[in-house]
Amino acid sequence: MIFRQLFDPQSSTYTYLLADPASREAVLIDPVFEQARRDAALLDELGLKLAWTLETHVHADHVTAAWMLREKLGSRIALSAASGAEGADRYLGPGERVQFGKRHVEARSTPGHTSGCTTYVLDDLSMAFTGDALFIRGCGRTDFQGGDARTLYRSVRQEIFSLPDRCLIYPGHDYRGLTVTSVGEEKLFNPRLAESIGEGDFVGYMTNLGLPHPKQMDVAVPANLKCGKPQTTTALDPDWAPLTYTFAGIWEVQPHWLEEHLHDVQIVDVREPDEFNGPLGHVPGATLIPLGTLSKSAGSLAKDKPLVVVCRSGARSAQATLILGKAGFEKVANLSGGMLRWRAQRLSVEGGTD
Ligand SMILES: N[C@@H](CCC(=O)N[C@@H](CS)C(=O)NCC(=O)O)C(=O)O
Ligand SMILES: [Fe+2]
Repeated sequence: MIFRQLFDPQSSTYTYLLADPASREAVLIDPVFEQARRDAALLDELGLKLAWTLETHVHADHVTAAWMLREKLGSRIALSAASGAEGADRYLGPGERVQFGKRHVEARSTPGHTSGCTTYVLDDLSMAFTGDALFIRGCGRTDFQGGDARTLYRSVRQEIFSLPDRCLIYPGHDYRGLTVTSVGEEKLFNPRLAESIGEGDFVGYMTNLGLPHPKQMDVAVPANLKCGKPQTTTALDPDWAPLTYTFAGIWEVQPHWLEEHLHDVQIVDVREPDEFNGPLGHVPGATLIPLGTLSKSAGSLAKDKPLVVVCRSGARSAQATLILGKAGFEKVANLSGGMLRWRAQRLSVEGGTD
């Protein structure tokens, strides 16, 4: 099983990637709109095909990336029929399975945080993705979207605590940076829901939480009821070149594109002078600004003309794209593979030796 836990710091949301190593089919549980590009880059780098996005519920604090990922990657959207959301490809009933390659998750109905909450349980019962029904030593609030403390108490007892103690619990959020727990651990130590705690105690606890509503609620709930379809066209990916975005967070351009557009961009080589004038040579028309002086010299570059940054292998120039981004340059990309790949592809050079 391929498994990754991904985090959105803005909403403290976890997104989970599960994939079958043989078929390379993947699912993403609770992807976040602002992280769609990151998640697509990871899938691409791991050679995975996104079959499904799954929602544990209609979120109140962030917009799902389900719709965006379907547009970008052709994945399908599944969530519970009880969610009330429109625009999904599949509506899950209790106990239904979602298959990816030879593996599957089972959708268990765990209402209480919202009326449509679902917990996804992996086929071998080794992992459960509880959304906001059960957190690490906590649980989701029950004061909006059809939430109900009694219902949540029963959901956790019947559908989650009935799993083996060894089953790892991966929650929808953690606000302290904790990442994983287990059924056995929560049965003993959850301060709201441990086995020793009665339903009345839990209801009393939840009735007096006194939390303000999530800041994004008025935007998030209507958008998530449409599986994350934005109301207006949102900012698109950069279109000045066919760029690719890496999981490392870098925009990259391929050598062949650059050679055909040498005059449409500013080319900045961030190596040292002896490398720039050394055997590898440099891209025709490149300006030398060694990485160590880039922050100071960035003012000499035009902000409106796209910038391609170059170094020997593409590593220093990747850092240079981040420095330039911080300095306010919006159209910046790294030359993928640097001068080494440029030379390997036998593209034109200034200086250098054959
Ligand atoms: N401050 C956060 C609050 C988020 C929030 O209320 N999260 C819900 C899950 S959607 C929850 O159950 N929180 C439990 C808690 O904060 O203890 C925001 O504005 O987004
Ligand atoms: Fe939630």
